[in-house]
Parts: sequence; structure tokens; C-alpha cells
Amino acid sequence: MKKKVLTALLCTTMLGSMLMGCGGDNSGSEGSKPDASSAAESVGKENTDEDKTDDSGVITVGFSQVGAESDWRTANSESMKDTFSEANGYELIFDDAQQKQENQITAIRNFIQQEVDYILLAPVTETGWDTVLQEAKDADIPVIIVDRMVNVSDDSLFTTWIGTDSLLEGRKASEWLNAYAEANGIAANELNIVNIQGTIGSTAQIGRSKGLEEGVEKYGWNLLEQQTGEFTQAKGQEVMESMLKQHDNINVVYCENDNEAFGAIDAIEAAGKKVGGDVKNGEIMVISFDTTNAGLTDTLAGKITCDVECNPLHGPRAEELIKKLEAGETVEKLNYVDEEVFTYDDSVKSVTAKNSLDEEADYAVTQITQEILDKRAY
Ligand code: GZL
Ligand code: ZN
Repeated sequence: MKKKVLTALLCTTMLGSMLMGCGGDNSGSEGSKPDASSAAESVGKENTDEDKTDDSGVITVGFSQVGAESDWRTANSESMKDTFSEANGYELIFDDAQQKQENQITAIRNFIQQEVDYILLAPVTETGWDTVLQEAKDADIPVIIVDRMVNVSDDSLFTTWIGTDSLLEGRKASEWLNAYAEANGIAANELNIVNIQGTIGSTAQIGRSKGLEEGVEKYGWNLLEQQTGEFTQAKGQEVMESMLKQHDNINVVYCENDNEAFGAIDAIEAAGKKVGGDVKNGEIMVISFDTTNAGLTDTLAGKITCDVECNPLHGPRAEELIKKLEAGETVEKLNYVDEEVFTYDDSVKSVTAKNSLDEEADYAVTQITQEILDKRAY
């Protein structure tokens, strides 16, 4: 339902574009991803009282979700549904794209037709969004990108983004592996790694794979093979089975999410091998991402040795952005979420890594306990 009053919108758009201009947006270069340095701020619409009087005050939100491929995704969907509930004053139109971009594009066009107040998009992969986001912009519907990033020619095609730094997540995992090897007397060239990648072209896959590849380059590990497990347990198991047939010296499997790790563990154990951190005695170490409840349960049991957090609870964060925009306040273009690292043992207490803005920092590494696990929200 269209909430906006055209006049209010026009003056906001002009104000918004002025701000964007002074923020130095990088609309010039084709396919450039915005980074914080060029991140201009977006301005919400004028908060005129016509906005509130011309309807019941319900804010309609169209959310195009990637799919239901993983525990992380399920937690992310639940967070969005819990937040954008009728009781909280929203009408949520939720669309599950079954991991297909064409379904997301169709959903966005439907949201435009239905004249929603906001479009939320969790993009399955980074490219191919310019046309449909231009259509949303032409319809004056603010677009909030959630979780993964879009790679567009003009970052005014979306209002703001909330998500996590996948490259930092990958770098944390690599720095942890190096520190673990040093602490446990494992020579770098003894590490024979296979990488079960996420959905190719998704921000999480791009960042986590890059983090590993940088570690291979920097520390001299052997990277035997990389294949996508599409962030699912079934595909993760299938890929691990084939990798075990190809290579008899695997001692590390770097899974780009917990569900791939669950599949890989099943395949490794079915092959009569053991998962764990004791690679010098034939165990295959599993590194994973997401720190879902099931993932950290496996970490507590020593089946996953290191699980790097990727927080899915973006519902309240997205709502905070919408409230600011509704109040005509400015919002940051990029809103990163802080995340931790959890491990089975305490060989490594902290890692130093650079985020995707090349800022170096130390990150605590936490040995998982039942108490910590019981307190976590997902
Ligand atoms: C990460 C997110 C990824 C999760 C997977 O930001 O995009 O997608 O790591 C999920 O579990 O499928
Ligand atoms: Zn993440």
C-alpha cells in the first residue's frame, strides 16, 4: 500500500541526492562495489504528518529471501518474520526464491506492483541487479540489502545494507589455522586442504574463499581442490565423498558453512576416517562458518575444530534502519555486524586479521562450552 506523499518524497529525493553527491558515491565505475570510504549516507523521506494520516500506519515490507538452504538461512528468515510482524505494525510479504536469482527479480517486480513501502533483498549472488533495482528506484521504493552484497554500477540503486564481513570471516579462519598449526607443531606444508565453497558468486563464498586463498599464499599450505557445496548438507556430503576418492592425503576441510560441514563429517566418518584437530595422528580437521546451534554442538564435541561466527539475526537491525528512514533521519550506507570465533580447544586465544576495509584488529578466540552454547540465540 503506497504510504508516501509525492511532494514529501520529491524534496527528500532531492535532499538525498545532494547528500549522495557530497558523499562521493562511486556511480562512475561499472560494477563497482561500494566501500565505506565512498559510502554516502541515505536520507529518509520527509516526516510529514500526511504520511501517517493517509493510512492505518501499517508499513508494508516486501522481503525477497534467498531460500531455505541452511540452518543460518532459517534463523535469518525467522528473525525477519518475528520483527516485521502485524503486532509490530508491519505487513510482511515474504518470498522464498529457492536460491534462484530470477525468482528474486520476479518477487521484486511484484513488490513494486503491490506498492510496498520498503523492499528488503537478501541477494543470492552479487551481480545482475541493476535493472530491477532501477525499477524500484523509479517507483520510489527504498531498497535495503540484507546479508550478502549487490555489485551494482551505481550504489544509489539501494538505500542501505546490513550484513557481515565475509572476507574478514575467511581471514579470521586462516589466521586461526596458522596459529593452531604453530601451537601444535604442524608444519605449514603438512597441511593438505580441500575447500567446499558456498554458492559461487555469493558474497559469503567470495569472501571466505578469498580469506583461505590468501592464507595458502601467505603460509605455504597445500590447497588440493575447491568445489561448491552450495551451502547445503547434501551437496557438502556429495562433494566430500568425491574429494576423498580423489585425494588420500586430506587433513583439513574448509567448509564455507555449517551445513556443508555436517555433510562433510558424514562423508568422512562413512569412509572410516576420524574428524578432529589431531591432524598429526590422521584426523581430518573441519573448519566451518555460521556458528549455528548444531555447528557449535559439533564444535563442543570436537567434530568441528573452528567455527567462525556469521550472525543471521538481521531483523531488528533492518527494522532500526526503517525506523530511521521513516523519521527522515540519515542512515549509513554500509552497516557491518561484529562477530566472534569459536573453537574446540584453547590452543589459540586470539587472531589478528584485516577486515574488508583493510583495517587490522585483534579478535578473541573463544573455546566453546555447554554454558556458552545454551546462552546463544540461534
Ligand atoms: C552468510 C550467508 C550464508 C551463510 C549460509 O552471510 O549469506 O548463506 O553462511 C547461508 O549458511 O546459506
Ligand atoms: Zn557473515
